[in-house]
Amino acid sequence: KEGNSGSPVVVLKHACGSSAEMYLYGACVTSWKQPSGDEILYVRPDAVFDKSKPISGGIPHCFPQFGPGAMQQHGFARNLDWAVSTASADPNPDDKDPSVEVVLTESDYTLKMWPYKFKAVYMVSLHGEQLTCQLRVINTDDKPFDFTAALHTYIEVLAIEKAKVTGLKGLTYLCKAKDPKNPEIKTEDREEITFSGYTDSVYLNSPSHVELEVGTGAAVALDSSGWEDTVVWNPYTTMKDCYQHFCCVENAKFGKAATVAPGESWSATVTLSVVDVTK
Ligand code: TA6
Repeated sequence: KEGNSGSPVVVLKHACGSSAEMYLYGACVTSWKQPSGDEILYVRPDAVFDKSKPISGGIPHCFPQFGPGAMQQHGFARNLDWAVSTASADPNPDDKDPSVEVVLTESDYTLKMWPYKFKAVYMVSLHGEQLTCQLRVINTDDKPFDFTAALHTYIEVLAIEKAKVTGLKGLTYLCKAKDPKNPEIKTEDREEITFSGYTDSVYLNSPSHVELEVGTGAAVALDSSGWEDTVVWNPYTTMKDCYQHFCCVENAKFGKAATVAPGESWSATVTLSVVDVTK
């Protein structure tokens, strides 16, 4: 369908009533709804869809660089059009899980920033009420390359003061809150991470299961493989109009860059699901 600013959007609808939407611009999933109609992701009020900048919200890509560095912040994958390679029909009367696969390959624009030929393949699917996002990066060049990456997932919360992230206790993390270029190295001693100020932390070697309690009695669980690190970000009062309403919990490959030999590939997956934490 046509999304905001006439930008093409892929819609997935599951027979159980869940749905998801992804802009081809940035392969950014901007909506994931439960059968009740509840939206789980968050798109910032300053988001624009006219391709003048990356979409601020949903699940933007950070590739082939997470954060600042040699190239533009978070790399180029979030501000380029990806192409649909395969899609399964929606809605599926037989309850089959709908999915779409999109690809991004090198261009003059990317080669100027990152001098490698590559193919990134991103598959988004609904498994009942769950959303699965799988990224595969194939080295189509004749020399090895390194990259860092993340899925910069914005999740809606009732109020940031009620949000809690669990599953990261005991981990070493890079605290980027004071100086993003010179992060402090800390050890997480909290069972539940809560928010009372600007938070920008990269947890290294995080477990495959992390949860964000959103303040309504529900949590969003992120079950991942291949990603290795988890970023927790809330801009707090630096983004006055919206910081209360979202928390970013991001699957990342950052502590140790991925190295891919010619003809080889790297892949990582995350499945998001809504769980009831009142039971
Ligand atoms: O993932 C956290 C982070 O890297 C922060 O350091 C902050 O810059 C944020 O992403 C947002 O980045 P953006 O370029 O989307 O404004």
